[in-house]
Amino acid sequence: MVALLFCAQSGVYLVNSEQPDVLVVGAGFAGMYAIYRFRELGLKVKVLEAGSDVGGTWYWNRYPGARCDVPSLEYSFGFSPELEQEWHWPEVFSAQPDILNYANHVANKFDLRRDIQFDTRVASVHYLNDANVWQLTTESGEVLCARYCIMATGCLSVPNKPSIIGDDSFSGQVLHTASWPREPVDLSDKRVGVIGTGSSGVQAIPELAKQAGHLTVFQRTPVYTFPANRKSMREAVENEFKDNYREIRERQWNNRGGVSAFRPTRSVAASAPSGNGGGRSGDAGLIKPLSPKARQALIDARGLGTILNFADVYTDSEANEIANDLFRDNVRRLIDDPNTAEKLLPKDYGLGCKRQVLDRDYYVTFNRDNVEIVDLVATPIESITPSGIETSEAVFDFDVLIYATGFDAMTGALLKADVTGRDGRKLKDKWQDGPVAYLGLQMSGFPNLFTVTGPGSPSVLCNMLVAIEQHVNWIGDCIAYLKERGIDSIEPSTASETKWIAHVNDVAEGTMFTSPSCNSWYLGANIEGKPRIFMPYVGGFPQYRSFCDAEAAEGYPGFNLIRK
Ligand code: N01
Repeated sequence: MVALLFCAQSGVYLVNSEQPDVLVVGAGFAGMYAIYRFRELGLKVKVLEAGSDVGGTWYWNRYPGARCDVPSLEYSFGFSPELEQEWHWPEVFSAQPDILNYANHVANKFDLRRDIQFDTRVASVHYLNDANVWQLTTESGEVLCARYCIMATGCLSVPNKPSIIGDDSFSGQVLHTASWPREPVDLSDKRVGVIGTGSSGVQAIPELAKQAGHLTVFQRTPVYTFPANRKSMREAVENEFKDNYREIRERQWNNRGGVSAFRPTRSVAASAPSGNGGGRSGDAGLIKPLSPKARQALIDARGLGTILNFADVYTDSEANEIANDLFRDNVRRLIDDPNTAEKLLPKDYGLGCKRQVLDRDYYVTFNRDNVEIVDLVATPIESITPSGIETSEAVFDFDVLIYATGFDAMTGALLKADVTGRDGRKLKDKWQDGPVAYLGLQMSGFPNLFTVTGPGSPSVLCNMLVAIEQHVNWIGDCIAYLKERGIDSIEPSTASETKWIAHVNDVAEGTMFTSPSCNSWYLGANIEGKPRIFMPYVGGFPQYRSFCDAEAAEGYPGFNLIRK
Protein backbone atom coordinates (compact mmCIF):
# COMPACT_ATOMS: atom_id res chain seq x y z
CA MET A 1 0.00 0.00 0.00
CA VAL A 2 1.36 3.42 -0.91
CA ALA A 3 0.63 6.01 1.74
CA LEU A 4 0.09 9.59 0.74
CA LEU A 5 1.12 12.52 2.83
CA PHE A 6 -0.35 15.93 2.50
CA CYS A 7 2.10 18.79 2.69
CA ALA A 8 -0.65 21.14 3.85
CA GLN A 9 0.20 24.65 2.73
CA SER A 10 1.85 23.52 -0.46
CA GLY A 11 -1.22 21.66 -1.64
CA VAL A 12 1.16 18.97 -2.86
CA TYR A 13 0.63 15.28 -2.25
CA LEU A 14 3.87 13.40 -1.82
CA VAL A 15 4.21 9.68 -2.17
CA ASN A 16 6.03 8.33 0.87
CA SER A 17 8.60 6.50 -1.19
CA GLU A 18 9.65 9.73 -2.90
CA GLN A 19 10.04 11.94 0.09
CA PRO A 20 13.17 11.85 2.25
CA ASP A 21 13.00 10.30 5.69
CA VAL A 22 15.11 13.12 7.01
CA LEU A 23 15.49 16.74 6.00
CA VAL A 24 18.69 18.33 7.25
CA VAL A 25 19.26 22.07 7.32
CA GLY A 26 22.91 22.99 6.76
CA ALA A 27 25.83 21.37 4.91
CA GLY A 28 28.63 22.21 7.29
CA PHE A 29 30.48 19.35 8.93
CA ALA A 30 27.31 18.34 10.83
CA GLY A 31 25.10 18.14 7.75
CA MET A 32 27.84 16.40 5.80
CA TYR A 33 28.31 13.69 8.39
CA ALA A 34 24.53 13.33 8.73
CA ILE A 35 24.34 12.32 5.05
CA TYR A 36 27.03 9.70 5.49
CA ARG A 37 25.62 8.27 8.72
CA PHE A 38 21.95 8.32 7.73
CA ARG A 39 22.71 6.64 4.42
CA GLU A 40 24.51 3.90 6.39
CA LEU A 41 21.30 3.42 8.38
CA GLY A 42 19.28 3.07 5.19
CA LEU A 43 17.56 6.43 5.58
CA LYS A 44 16.81 8.74 2.69
CA VAL A 45 18.29 12.12 3.48
CA LYS A 46 18.15 15.52 1.85
CA VAL A 47 20.18 18.52 2.96
CA LEU A 48 19.25 22.13 2.28
CA GLU A 49 22.16 24.57 2.33
CA ALA A 50 22.14 28.35 1.94
CA GLY A 51 25.69 28.48 0.56
CA SER A 52 26.82 27.32 -2.85
CA ASP A 53 28.98 24.52 -1.50
CA VAL A 54 29.85 22.50 1.60
CA GLY A 55 31.86 23.63 4.63
CA GLY A 56 29.56 25.78 6.78
CA THR A 57 31.70 27.96 9.03
CA TRP A 58 34.71 27.35 6.81
CA TYR A 59 32.74 28.20 3.69
CA TRP A 60 31.60 31.58 5.04
CA ASN A 61 34.52 32.76 7.22
CA ARG A 62 37.13 33.41 4.53
CA TYR A 63 38.61 36.55 6.04
CA PRO A 64 42.41 36.91 5.94
CA GLY A 65 43.95 35.09 8.90
CA ALA A 66 40.98 32.76 9.55
CA ARG A 67 42.27 29.63 11.21
CA CYS A 68 41.22 26.91 13.63
CA ASP A 69 42.46 26.72 17.22
CA VAL A 70 42.17 22.93 17.52
CA PRO A 71 44.95 20.78 15.99
CA SER A 72 43.80 19.58 12.58
CA LEU A 73 44.71 15.96 13.15
CA GLU A 74 42.06 16.15 15.87
CA TYR A 75 39.69 18.63 14.21
CA SER A 76 38.83 16.07 11.55
CA PHE A 77 36.34 13.25 11.13
CA GLY A 78 36.97 9.99 12.97
CA PHE A 79 34.36 7.85 11.20
CA SER A 80 36.54 6.70 8.32
CA PRO A 81 40.04 5.23 8.95
CA GLU A 82 40.69 5.48 5.21
CA LEU A 83 39.94 9.21 5.26
CA GLU A 84 42.18 9.67 8.30
CA GLN A 85 45.08 7.94 6.59
CA GLU A 86 44.84 9.55 3.16
CA TRP A 87 44.44 13.20 4.20
CA HIS A 88 47.49 15.37 4.77
CA TRP A 89 47.30 18.55 6.84
CA PRO A 90 50.08 21.02 5.92
CA GLU A 91 50.04 22.75 9.31
CA VAL A 92 49.37 21.66 12.86
CA PHE A 93 46.62 24.29 13.27
CA SER A 94 45.07 24.76 9.85
CA ALA A 95 44.12 27.90 8.03
CA GLN A 96 40.61 28.24 6.58
CA PRO A 97 41.54 27.30 2.97
CA ASP A 98 43.03 23.98 4.14
CA ILE A 99 39.96 23.14 6.21
CA LEU A 100 37.70 23.98 3.30
CA ASN A 101 39.85 21.76 1.05
CA TYR A 102 39.30 18.97 3.55
CA ALA A 103 35.52 19.54 3.53
CA ASN A 104 35.54 19.36 -0.27
CA HIS A 105 37.61 16.20 -0.21
CA VAL A 106 35.13 14.57 2.20
CA ALA A 107 32.20 15.65 0.01
CA ASN A 108 33.88 14.19 -3.09
CA LYS A 109 35.06 10.99 -1.47
CA PHE A 110 31.63 10.09 -0.10
CA ASP A 111 29.65 11.61 -2.96
CA LEU A 112 27.75 13.79 -0.50
CA ARG A 113 26.67 16.54 -2.91
CA ARG A 114 24.07 14.37 -4.61
CA ASP A 115 21.94 14.72 -1.45
CA ILE A 116 22.53 18.44 -0.98
CA GLN A 117 20.49 21.23 -2.49
CA PHE A 118 22.72 24.33 -2.48
CA ASP A 119 21.76 28.02 -2.69
CA THR A 120 18.66 27.17 -0.71
CA ARG A 121 17.90 29.12 2.43
CA VAL A 122 15.17 27.69 4.62
CA ALA A 123 12.60 30.33 5.56
CA SER A 124 10.33 28.25 7.80
CA VAL A 125 10.27 24.90 9.54
CA HIS A 126 6.72 23.92 10.50
CA TYR A 127 5.37 20.78 12.11
CA LEU A 128 2.13 19.53 10.58
CA ASN A 129 0.20 17.91 13.42
CA ASP A 130 -2.09 15.60 11.47
CA ALA A 131 0.50 14.31 9.03
CA ASN A 132 3.20 14.17 11.72
CA VAL A 133 5.75 15.60 9.30
CA TRP A 134 8.00 18.64 9.19
CA GLN A 135 7.31 21.01 6.35
CA LEU A 136 10.23 23.18 5.28
CA THR A 137 9.64 26.17 3.04
CA THR A 138 12.58 27.76 1.29
CA GLU A 139 13.03 31.46 0.60
CA SER A 140 12.21 30.78 -3.04
CA GLY A 141 8.88 29.18 -2.02
CA GLU A 142 9.76 25.53 -2.49
CA VAL A 143 8.08 23.20 0.02
CA LEU A 144 9.61 19.95 1.26
CA CYS A 145 8.39 17.46 3.85
CA ALA A 146 9.90 14.71 5.95
CA ARG A 147 9.09 12.88 9.14
CA TYR A 148 12.35 13.96 10.76
CA CYS A 149 14.06 17.31 10.63
CA ILE A 150 17.64 17.91 11.74
CA MET A 151 18.79 21.45 12.32
CA ALA A 152 22.51 21.26 11.55
CA THR A 153 22.64 25.04 11.40
CA GLY A 154 25.82 25.63 13.40
CA CYS A 155 26.52 27.52 16.61
CA LEU A 156 28.21 30.50 14.98
CA SER A 157 26.43 30.94 11.67
CA VAL A 158 24.33 34.09 11.95
CA PRO A 159 26.62 37.12 11.65
CA ASN A 160 25.95 39.92 14.11
CA LYS A 161 25.98 43.27 12.37
CA PRO A 162 25.17 45.84 15.03
CA SER A 163 22.85 48.59 14.08
CA ILE A 164 24.71 51.92 14.13
CA ILE A 165 23.23 55.26 13.15
CA GLY A 166 23.86 55.90 9.46
CA ASP A 167 25.18 52.41 8.78
CA ASP A 168 23.43 52.22 5.41
CA SER A 169 24.99 55.44 4.24
CA PHE A 170 28.62 54.35 3.88
CA SER A 171 29.59 54.65 0.22
CA GLY A 172 32.67 52.43 0.28
CA GLN A 173 32.89 48.64 0.43
CA VAL A 174 31.33 46.96 3.49
CA LEU A 175 32.51 43.51 4.56
CA HIS A 176 31.78 41.16 7.46
CA THR A 177 34.36 38.59 8.55
CA ALA A 178 31.63 35.94 8.79
CA SER A 179 30.40 36.41 5.21
CA TRP A 180 33.64 37.28 3.45
CA PRO A 181 33.45 37.26 -0.38
CA ARG A 182 34.66 34.20 -2.30
CA GLU A 183 36.55 36.35 -4.77
CA PRO A 184 39.80 38.02 -3.57
CA VAL A 185 39.46 41.42 -1.86
CA ASP A 186 42.14 43.90 -2.85
CA LEU A 187 42.97 46.16 0.08
CA SER A 188 46.28 47.48 -1.18
CA ASP A 189 46.66 51.22 -0.53
CA LYS A 190 43.12 51.32 0.85
CA ARG A 191 42.05 53.04 4.05
CA VAL A 192 40.40 50.30 6.05
CA GLY A 193 38.37 50.49 9.27
CA VAL A 194 37.61 47.37 11.29
CA ILE A 195 35.07 47.18 14.12
CA GLY A 196 35.55 44.38 16.66
CA THR A 197 38.43 42.67 18.44
CA GLY A 198 37.16 39.16 19.25
CA SER A 199 38.71 36.01 17.72
CA SER A 200 37.82 37.05 14.17
CA GLY A 201 39.14 40.60 14.54
CA VAL A 202 42.30 39.46 16.30
CA GLN A 203 43.03 36.93 13.56
CA ALA A 204 42.22 39.34 10.75
CA ILE A 205 43.91 42.53 12.03
CA PRO A 206 47.58 41.46 11.55
CA GLU A 207 46.79 40.29 8.00
CA LEU A 208 44.69 43.36 7.14
CA ALA A 209 47.52 45.57 8.43
CA LYS A 210 49.92 43.92 5.98
CA GLN A 211 47.53 44.40 3.06
CA ALA A 212 45.97 47.79 3.70
CA GLY A 213 47.38 51.26 3.19
CA HIS A 214 46.11 52.27 6.63
CA LEU A 215 44.14 50.31 9.21
CA THR A 216 42.05 51.80 12.00
CA VAL A 217 40.85 49.34 14.64
CA PHE A 218 37.70 50.28 16.56
CA GLN A 219 37.80 48.43 19.86
CA ARG A 220 35.02 48.36 22.45
CA THR A 221 36.39 45.60 24.72
CA PRO A 222 40.10 44.71 24.81
CA VAL A 223 40.86 41.03 24.56
CA TYR A 224 43.12 38.53 26.30
CA THR A 225 44.94 36.88 23.43
CA PHE A 226 47.88 34.47 23.44
CA PRO A 227 50.32 33.41 20.75
CA ALA A 228 48.98 30.57 18.60
CA ASN A 229 50.95 27.47 17.73
CA ARG A 230 52.50 28.06 14.27
CA LYS A 231 54.05 24.72 13.53
CA SER A 232 53.99 23.23 10.09
CA MET A 233 53.20 19.51 10.02
CA ARG A 234 56.17 17.23 10.50
CA GLU A 235 56.01 13.92 8.74
CA ALA A 236 57.11 11.98 11.82
CA VAL A 237 54.36 13.55 13.95
CA GLU A 238 51.72 13.00 11.30
CA ASN A 239 52.74 9.37 10.89
CA GLU A 240 52.65 8.72 14.58
CA PHE A 241 49.20 10.24 14.82
CA LYS A 242 48.01 8.13 11.93
CA ASP A 243 49.47 5.00 13.51
CA ASN A 244 47.54 5.70 16.69
CA TYR A 245 44.32 7.16 15.40
CA ARG A 246 42.01 4.63 17.10
CA GLU A 247 43.54 5.37 20.48
CA ILE A 248 43.38 9.10 19.74
CA ARG A 249 39.66 8.95 18.89
CA GLU A 250 39.03 6.99 22.06
CA ARG A 251 40.89 9.57 24.09
CA GLN A 252 38.93 12.41 22.47
CA TRP A 253 35.69 10.79 23.55
CA ASN A 254 36.98 10.63 27.08
CA ASN A 255 38.35 14.16 27.27
CA ARG A 256 36.19 17.00 28.54
CA GLY A 257 37.04 19.20 25.53
CA GLY A 258 37.08 16.41 22.96
CA VAL A 259 40.84 16.62 22.34
CA SER A 260 43.14 13.67 22.90
CA ALA A 261 46.26 15.53 24.09
CA PHE A 262 48.11 12.67 22.42
CA ARG A 263 51.87 13.17 22.44
CA PRO A 264 53.99 11.32 19.90
CA THR A 265 56.74 9.31 21.52
CA ARG A 266 58.86 8.51 18.53
CA SER A 267 59.35 12.09 17.39
CA VAL A 268 60.62 15.24 18.98
CA ALA A 269 58.13 16.13 21.71
CA ALA A 270 58.34 19.84 20.94
CA SER A 271 56.99 19.31 17.46
CA ALA A 272 53.78 17.67 18.65
CA PRO A 273 50.49 19.49 18.31
CA SER A 274 49.01 20.37 21.64
CA GLY A 275 45.29 20.13 22.38
CA ASN A 276 43.76 23.56 22.57
CA GLY A 277 39.99 23.34 22.36
CA GLY A 278 39.58 26.47 24.45
CA GLY A 279 43.11 27.76 24.73
CA ARG A 280 44.30 25.44 27.51
CA SER A 281 46.86 22.86 26.53
CA GLY A 282 48.37 21.36 29.64
CA ASP A 283 48.74 21.65 33.37
CA ALA A 284 51.13 24.05 35.09
CA GLY A 285 49.78 23.43 38.59
CA LEU A 286 48.49 26.37 40.64
CA ILE A 287 49.51 29.98 40.21
CA LYS A 288 48.65 31.26 43.70
CA PRO A 289 51.30 29.41 45.72
CA LEU A 290 54.12 30.56 43.40
CA SER A 291 56.21 33.65 44.14
CA PRO A 292 56.02 36.49 41.58
CA LYS A 293 59.57 35.62 40.52
CA ALA A 294 58.71 31.95 40.02
CA ARG A 295 55.62 32.83 37.96
CA GLN A 296 57.61 35.09 35.66
CA ALA A 297 60.39 32.52 35.38
CA LEU A 298 57.85 29.96 34.17
CA ILE A 299 56.53 32.35 31.54
CA ASP A 300 60.04 33.26 30.42
CA ALA A 301 60.85 29.59 30.04
CA ARG A 302 57.61 28.31 28.52
CA GLY A 303 55.92 31.32 26.95
CA LEU A 304 52.94 33.56 27.72
CA GLY A 305 50.46 30.73 27.12
CA THR A 306 51.65 29.11 30.36
CA ILE A 307 49.27 31.46 32.17
CA LEU A 308 46.35 29.54 30.67
CA ASN A 309 47.56 26.28 32.12
CA PHE A 310 47.29 27.15 35.80
CA ALA A 311 44.20 25.33 37.01
CA ASP A 312 43.21 27.83 39.73
CA VAL A 313 42.94 30.69 37.22
CA TYR A 314 39.49 29.36 36.29
CA THR A 315 38.13 28.65 39.75
CA ASP A 316 39.67 31.11 42.19
CA SER A 317 39.11 34.84 41.70
CA GLU A 318 42.35 35.76 43.51
CA ALA A 319 44.35 33.42 41.27
CA ASN A 320 42.47 34.87 38.32
CA GLU A 321 43.54 38.41 39.25
CA ILE A 322 47.17 37.31 39.61
CA ALA A 323 47.01 35.78 36.13
CA ASN A 324 45.35 38.87 34.65
CA ASP A 325 48.09 41.13 36.09
CA LEU A 326 50.80 38.82 34.84
CA PHE A 327 49.26 38.85 31.38
CA ARG A 328 49.12 42.67 31.33
CA ASP A 329 52.70 43.06 32.57
CA ASN A 330 54.01 40.77 29.87
CA VAL A 331 51.96 42.26 27.04
CA ARG A 332 53.03 45.83 27.94
CA ARG A 333 56.55 44.79 26.97
CA LEU A 334 55.44 43.95 23.44
CA ILE A 335 53.90 47.31 22.56
CA ASP A 336 56.08 50.33 21.82
CA ASP A 337 53.63 53.10 22.71
CA PRO A 338 52.46 52.95 26.36
CA ASN A 339 49.15 54.71 25.52
CA THR A 340 48.38 52.15 22.85
CA ALA A 341 49.33 49.37 25.29
CA GLU A 342 46.91 50.64 27.94
CA LYS A 343 44.10 50.76 25.36
CA LEU A 344 44.78 47.17 24.34
CA LEU A 345 44.87 45.68 27.84
CA PRO A 346 41.69 44.23 29.33
CA LYS A 347 41.00 45.44 32.85
CA ASP A 348 37.27 45.00 33.48
CA TYR A 349 36.95 41.22 33.28
CA GLY A 350 39.14 38.19 33.82
CA LEU A 351 40.70 35.35 31.91
CA GLY A 352 38.40 32.37 31.38
CA CYS A 353 35.22 34.40 30.91
CA LYS A 354 35.28 34.34 27.12
CA ARG A 355 36.31 31.86 24.49
CA GLN A 356 40.12 32.01 24.57
CA VAL A 357 41.53 33.96 21.66
CA LEU A 358 44.80 32.94 20.00
CA ASP A 359 46.73 35.16 17.61
CA ARG A 360 49.66 35.56 15.31
CA ASP A 361 51.45 38.87 15.99
CA TYR A 362 48.38 40.72 17.22
CA TYR A 363 50.05 43.07 19.71
CA VAL A 364 53.13 43.87 17.62
CA THR A 365 50.82 44.81 14.75
CA PHE A 366 50.02 47.95 16.74
CA ASN A 367 53.71 48.95 16.49
CA ARG A 368 53.26 49.41 12.73
CA ASP A 369 53.08 52.96 11.32
CA ASN A 370 49.95 52.17 9.32
CA VAL A 371 47.86 50.91 12.27
CA GLU A 372 45.97 52.87 14.91
CA ILE A 373 43.50 51.90 17.59
CA VAL A 374 40.40 53.80 18.68
CA ASP A 375 39.05 53.08 22.14
CA LEU A 376 35.27 53.12 21.76
CA VAL A 377 34.65 53.27 25.49
CA ALA A 378 36.49 56.60 25.72
CA THR A 379 35.25 57.87 22.34
CA PRO A 380 32.12 55.99 21.19
CA ILE A 381 30.97 55.75 17.59
CA GLU A 382 28.32 58.41 17.00
CA SER A 383 27.49 57.47 13.46
CA ILE A 384 28.59 55.87 10.24
CA THR A 385 28.77 58.46 7.49
CA PRO A 386 29.05 58.18 3.70
CA SER A 387 32.82 58.52 4.06
CA GLY A 388 33.55 56.60 7.24
CA ILE A 389 33.01 56.70 11.00
CA GLU A 390 32.41 59.62 13.31
CA THR A 391 33.26 59.11 16.98
CA SER A 392 32.63 61.55 19.82
CA GLU A 393 36.13 62.90 19.18
CA ALA A 394 37.13 62.50 15.54
CA VAL A 395 36.14 61.75 11.96
CA PHE A 396 37.72 58.81 10.10
CA ASP A 397 37.51 58.32 6.33
CA PHE A 398 37.67 54.87 4.76
CA ASP A 399 37.52 53.02 1.47
CA VAL A 400 36.54 49.76 3.18
CA LEU A 401 34.65 49.13 6.43
CA ILE A 402 34.92 45.68 7.99
CA TYR A 403 32.63 44.32 10.68
CA ALA A 404 34.35 41.71 12.87
CA THR A 405 31.41 41.88 15.23
CA GLY A 406 30.72 38.19 15.78
CA PHE A 407 27.55 36.16 15.75
CA ASP A 408 24.12 35.71 17.23
CA ALA A 409 25.52 32.52 18.69
CA MET A 410 23.94 29.16 19.41
CA THR A 411 20.30 30.20 19.14
CA GLY A 412 20.50 32.69 16.25
CA ALA A 413 20.12 30.25 13.34
CA LEU A 414 17.38 28.24 15.05
CA LEU A 415 15.29 31.28 15.84
CA LYS A 416 15.83 32.83 12.43
CA ALA A 417 14.40 29.71 10.75
CA ASP A 418 10.86 30.33 12.08
CA VAL A 419 10.58 26.95 13.75
CA THR A 420 6.96 26.18 14.68
CA GLY A 421 6.09 23.04 16.60
CA ARG A 422 2.97 21.20 17.70
CA ASP A 423 -0.25 23.24 17.73
CA GLY A 424 1.47 26.23 16.14
CA ARG A 425 3.85 26.87 19.03
CA LYS A 426 6.78 29.03 17.98
CA LEU A 427 10.30 28.21 19.14
CA LYS A 428 10.92 31.92 19.64
CA ASP A 429 8.08 32.00 22.18
CA LYS A 430 9.30 28.88 23.94
CA TRP A 431 12.78 30.40 24.14
CA GLN A 432 11.82 33.96 24.98
CA ASP A 433 13.63 33.71 28.36
CA GLY A 434 16.50 31.65 26.97
CA PRO A 435 16.94 28.31 25.21
CA VAL A 436 15.18 25.34 26.81
CA ALA A 437 16.08 21.93 25.38
CA TYR A 438 16.93 18.45 26.58
CA LEU A 439 20.61 17.54 26.12
CA GLY A 440 20.81 20.19 23.41
CA LEU A 441 19.22 17.59 21.13
CA GLN A 442 15.46 18.12 21.24
CA MET A 443 12.76 20.46 22.57
CA SER A 444 9.42 19.42 24.03
CA GLY A 445 6.58 20.45 21.75
CA PHE A 446 8.76 19.88 18.67
CA PRO A 447 8.40 16.16 17.92
CA ASN A 448 10.98 14.52 15.63
CA LEU A 449 12.99 17.74 15.38
CA PHE A 450 16.64 17.41 16.40
CA THR A 451 19.39 19.96 16.83
CA VAL A 452 23.06 19.17 16.28
CA THR A 453 25.27 20.79 18.96
CA GLY A 454 22.28 22.73 20.24
CA PRO A 455 22.22 24.89 23.37
CA GLY A 456 22.63 22.79 26.51
CA SER A 457 25.19 20.49 24.86
CA PRO A 458 29.01 20.86 25.11
CA SER A 459 29.11 22.15 21.50
CA VAL A 460 31.38 25.20 21.42
CA LEU A 461 33.28 24.04 24.52
CA CYS A 462 34.24 20.84 22.73
CA ASN A 463 36.19 19.92 19.63
CA MET A 464 33.32 20.54 17.21
CA LEU A 465 34.00 17.56 14.97
CA VAL A 466 33.85 15.21 17.95
CA ALA A 467 30.67 16.84 19.28
CA ILE A 468 29.09 16.63 15.83
CA GLU A 469 29.85 12.95 15.32
CA GLN A 470 28.48 12.08 18.74
CA HIS A 471 25.25 14.02 18.13
CA VAL A 472 24.66 12.71 14.63
CA ASN A 473 25.33 9.13 15.77
CA TRP A 474 22.90 9.55 18.65
CA ILE A 475 20.20 11.03 16.41
CA GLY A 476 20.69 8.34 13.75
CA ASP A 477 20.47 5.55 16.33
CA CYS A 478 17.37 7.16 17.80
CA ILE A 479 15.61 7.36 14.44
CA ALA A 480 16.55 3.74 13.69
CA TYR A 481 15.11 2.73 17.07
CA LEU A 482 11.82 4.52 16.35
CA LYS A 483 11.49 3.03 12.88
CA GLU A 484 12.27 -0.50 14.05
CA ARG A 485 9.52 -0.29 16.65
CA GLY A 486 6.93 1.58 14.61
CA ILE A 487 7.08 4.60 16.93
CA ASP A 488 5.81 7.72 15.22
CA SER A 489 7.34 10.50 17.25
CA ILE A 490 9.79 11.40 19.97
CA GLU A 491 10.19 14.52 22.03
CA PRO A 492 11.54 15.15 25.53
CA SER A 493 9.20 15.40 28.48
CA THR A 494 9.00 18.90 29.93
CA ALA A 495 10.23 17.45 33.24
CA SER A 496 13.48 16.11 31.76
CA GLU A 497 14.00 19.34 29.85
CA THR A 498 13.53 21.45 32.99
CA LYS A 499 15.83 19.19 35.01
CA TRP A 500 18.51 19.31 32.33
CA ILE A 501 18.50 23.10 32.08
CA ALA A 502 18.81 23.32 35.88
CA HIS A 503 21.84 21.02 35.66
CA VAL A 504 23.37 23.05 32.81
CA ASN A 505 23.03 26.18 34.96
CA ASP A 506 24.33 24.45 38.09
CA VAL A 507 27.57 23.31 36.51
CA ALA A 508 28.22 26.75 35.01
CA GLU A 509 27.57 28.48 38.33
CA GLY A 510 30.72 29.70 40.10
CA THR A 511 32.96 29.39 37.03
CA MET A 512 34.62 32.38 35.38
CA PHE A 513 32.23 31.87 32.47
CA THR A 514 29.36 33.24 34.51
CA SER A 515 31.12 35.76 36.76
CA PRO A 516 29.15 39.03 37.00
CA SER A 517 31.90 40.97 35.18
CA CYS A 518 31.73 38.57 32.24
CA ASN A 519 29.90 39.54 29.05
CA SER A 520 30.38 36.90 26.41
CA TRP A 521 28.49 35.44 23.48
CA TYR A 522 28.27 32.22 25.54
CA LEU A 523 25.88 34.26 27.71
CA GLY A 524 24.16 35.96 24.79
CA ALA A 525 25.56 39.25 26.13
CA ASN A 526 26.76 40.43 22.71
CA ILE A 527 23.23 40.71 21.31
CA GLU A 528 20.96 43.47 22.54
CA GLY A 529 17.84 42.10 24.24
CA LYS A 530 19.05 38.48 24.25
CA PRO A 531 18.39 36.76 27.61
CA ARG A 532 21.55 36.37 29.69
CA ILE A 533 21.83 32.58 29.98
CA PHE A 534 24.99 30.47 29.80
CA MET A 535 24.15 28.32 26.78
CA PRO A 536 26.74 25.54 26.35
CA TYR A 537 27.14 22.60 28.75
CA VAL A 538 30.28 23.07 30.80
CA GLY A 539 30.20 19.70 32.62
CA GLY A 540 32.52 18.09 30.06
CA PHE A 541 32.02 15.91 27.02
CA PRO A 542 32.40 12.48 28.74
CA GLN A 543 29.86 13.32 31.42
CA TYR A 544 27.49 14.70 28.82
CA ARG A 545 27.94 11.63 26.64
CA SER A 546 27.08 9.36 29.57
CA PHE A 547 23.69 11.11 29.89
CA CYS A 548 23.00 10.65 26.17
CA ASP A 549 24.14 7.01 26.20
CA ALA A 550 22.00 6.21 29.23
CA GLU A 551 18.90 7.61 27.49
CA ALA A 552 19.50 5.42 24.45
CA ALA A 553 20.40 2.31 26.45
CA GLU A 554 17.31 2.57 28.63
CA GLY A 555 14.81 3.16 25.82
CA TYR A 556 14.69 6.99 26.08
CA PRO A 557 13.04 7.38 29.51
CA GLY A 558 13.41 11.17 29.42
CA PHE A 559 11.40 11.37 26.19
CA ASN A 560 7.80 10.79 25.18
CA LEU A 561 7.58 8.14 22.48
CA ILE A 562 4.25 8.08 20.73
CA ARG A 563 2.48 5.67 18.40
CA LYS A 564 -0.26 7.55 16.59
O1 N01 B 1 33.01 37.51 17.68
P1 N01 B 1 33.06 38.06 19.18
P2 N01 B 1 34.15 36.80 16.82
N1 N01 B 1 30.41 48.36 18.45
O2 N01 B 1 31.65 38.19 19.61
C1 N01 B 1 32.70 43.85 18.97
C2 N01 B 1 34.75 31.58 16.98
N2 N01 B 1 35.91 31.87 16.17
O3 N01 B 1 33.63 36.61 15.46
O4 N01 B 1 33.21 42.56 23.31
C3 N01 B 1 31.71 48.05 18.62
O5 N01 B 1 33.97 37.27 20.02
C4 N01 B 1 32.77 43.13 20.28
O6 N01 B 1 32.94 44.05 21.34
P3 N01 B 1 32.34 43.68 22.80
C5 N01 B 1 35.21 31.59 18.44
O7 N01 B 1 34.46 30.66 19.15
C6 N01 B 1 36.93 31.00 16.27
O8 N01 B 1 35.43 37.53 16.96
O9 N01 B 1 30.92 43.23 22.56
N3 N01 B 1 32.17 46.81 18.74
C7 N01 B 1 33.94 42.19 20.03
O10 N01 B 1 35.15 42.86 20.17
C8 N01 B 1 34.87 33.02 18.82
O11 N01 B 1 34.76 33.22 20.20
C9 N01 B 1 38.07 31.25 15.63
O12 N01 B 1 32.43 44.94 23.55
C10 N01 B 1 31.27 45.82 18.68
C11 N01 B 1 33.73 41.81 18.57
O13 N01 B 1 32.93 42.84 17.99
C12 N01 B 1 33.59 33.22 18.08
O14 N01 B 1 33.81 32.61 16.82
C13 N01 B 1 38.20 32.38 14.86
C14 N01 B 1 29.91 46.07 18.49
C15 N01 B 1 32.99 40.52 18.41
O15 N01 B 1 33.72 39.49 19.01
C16 N01 B 1 33.19 34.65 17.87
O16 N01 B 1 34.33 35.42 17.51
C17 N01 B 1 37.15 33.25 14.75
C18 N01 B 1 29.49 47.42 18.38
N4 N01 B 1 28.20 47.74 18.24
C19 N01 B 1 36.00 32.99 15.42
N5 N01 B 1 29.27 44.88 18.46
C20 N01 B 1 39.18 30.28 15.79
O17 N01 B 1 39.03 29.09 15.63
C21 N01 B 1 30.21 43.93 18.63
N6 N01 B 1 31.43 44.50 18.76
C22 N01 B 1 40.44 30.79 16.25
